[in-house]
Amino acid sequence: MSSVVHVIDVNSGNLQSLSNAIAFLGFQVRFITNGNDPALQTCEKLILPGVGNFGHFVKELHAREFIEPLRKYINSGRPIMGICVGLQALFEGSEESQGIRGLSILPGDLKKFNTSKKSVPQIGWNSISLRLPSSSDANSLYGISEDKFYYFVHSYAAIRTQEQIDSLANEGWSLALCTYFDETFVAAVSKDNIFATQFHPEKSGLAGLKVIQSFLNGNRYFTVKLEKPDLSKIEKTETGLTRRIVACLDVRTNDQGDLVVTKGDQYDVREKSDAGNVRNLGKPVEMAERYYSQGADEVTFLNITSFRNSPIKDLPMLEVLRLAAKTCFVPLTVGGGIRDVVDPDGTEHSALEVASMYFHAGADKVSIGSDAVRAAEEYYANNNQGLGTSPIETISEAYGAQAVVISVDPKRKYISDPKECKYKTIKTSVPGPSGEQYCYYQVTSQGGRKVHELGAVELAFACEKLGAGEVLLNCIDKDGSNSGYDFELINMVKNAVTIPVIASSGAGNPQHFVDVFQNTKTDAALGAGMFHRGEYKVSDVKDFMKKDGLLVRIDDT
Ligand code: 1PR
Repeated sequence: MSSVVHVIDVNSGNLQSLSNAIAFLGFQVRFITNGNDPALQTCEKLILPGVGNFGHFVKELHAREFIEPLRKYINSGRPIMGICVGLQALFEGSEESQGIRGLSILPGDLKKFNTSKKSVPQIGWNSISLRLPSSSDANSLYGISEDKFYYFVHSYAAIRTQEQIDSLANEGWSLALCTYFDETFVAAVSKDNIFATQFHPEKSGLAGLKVIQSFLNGNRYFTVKLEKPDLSKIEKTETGLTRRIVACLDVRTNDQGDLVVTKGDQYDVREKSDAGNVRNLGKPVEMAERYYSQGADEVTFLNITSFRNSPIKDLPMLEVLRLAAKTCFVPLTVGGGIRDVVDPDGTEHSALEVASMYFHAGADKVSIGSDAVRAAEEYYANNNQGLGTSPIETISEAYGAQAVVISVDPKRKYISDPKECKYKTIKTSVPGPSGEQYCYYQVTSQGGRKVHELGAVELAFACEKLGAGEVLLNCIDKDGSNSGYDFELINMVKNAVTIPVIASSGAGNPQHFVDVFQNTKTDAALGAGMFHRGEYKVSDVKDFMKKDGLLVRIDDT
């Protein structure tokens, strides 16, 4: 069997992660960028990956003359695997892009998830249930299993009724179905030589690598395990998603010029003794690999200072992403410096170009901090409308909302009377130094150095409108304190947006993770210092949460 895998490349987002996963499994990747490439006539395995916008993806397939050659490939009976928008393109169309027709190999359209009771996009690890065409116990979905979790990131899906599911199964399709709160959609399909997943196997840890490996080796059939794991003591989350744990690495150059992981207390990263040196807690790539192997559901890198004295393409963080993406098969986020920049020689680069470099290096999401504040201020100054030019808007337009995180750095401000304040306030359970009963959270930028006339709620709200897909919600008061998360802040922001929120700042022990999921509706919880100092592993946190009955992903494939 050939060890070469052909991958269709229509420049759609992060092909790097997929090609890293394929290389990790011992196969070679060849990209096909045009339907006229003769390789399409002879290749033995084909992958059709896609992220972002359905219409953009299908238009690119047309523009690069892929449609007919793809049909011929499929009719020839050779195996093809679609991923994410690569699955979506097999359907007739999508609500996301009216009037654009997909390949129509599967019936019906994609629809947007409703936002009435859940965060959209769906971002996180969900489980599936199998629906096989007959009473056969042969699972022909390349080892996709009901006892594993897979990583989903999407707003549109092939949402189907029970009747429609039965009809697909009657037509011979094997299905993996996922239920996101109240909507059941096609998470994977297979029939004959066609196989496709809505989730990202290349970002689903060992469970996902196993699916890719099975496809590449042609191991289609697995026996369905009849015994299901005992989940009776584990919660059933409303959304089906596991409690997502993010490990965060604040990265900067130290005074010796080395790139190190550091960690501050209320954003101060210098040692109190040791001549005030920058705290050096280790090397970014090594630490990311450690957290991946401990079971982190995501790894975030934040470039916390501008260490640019070189052209943007030589940024050391790009190399960090490139290396980490080769061995960490979970989503990677990078933040810090995502904005329009100028090289030392005067060459200008848009934020979209900067983000593209990171996506091509292996990042799945970019996180925007200071520039998100600027964009939100612009939004309010422009009668609650974006100008269409902010990095949030341009990156979200090109790569999808799910690829744009905003990082919020707020500080608690006490006030005596909410009428004094034009921002969203709450009655706090922790009164201020002069007995103030109310507070709001004032937004900062530039790592807390610049204070803005804006509240955290207003910032998150505006950024969602501009196209952000997730909020990384830090809290300067809590950062490095090991005293637990600020529930009041988290609840306040979570109530103001429909996109997912990652709670950050203050985690000091596993109980804090249990607490934040039990006391807020956060979608994910982030930890930094307690992992870096070696006090707890990510797996300690997950084991603890599991003992407490919380649903977590443990990747023990
Ligand atoms: O403004 O777009 O260039 O992005 C800069 C990014 O760097 C922002 O995401 C900002 O939050 C971050 N940042 C800037 N300065 C600091 C600093 O610490 N001096 N770090 C900084 C922010 C906060 C969290 C931290 C949690 C958890 N780090 O990510 O990891 O508070 O810590 P804990 O669990 O140890 O309490 P731009």
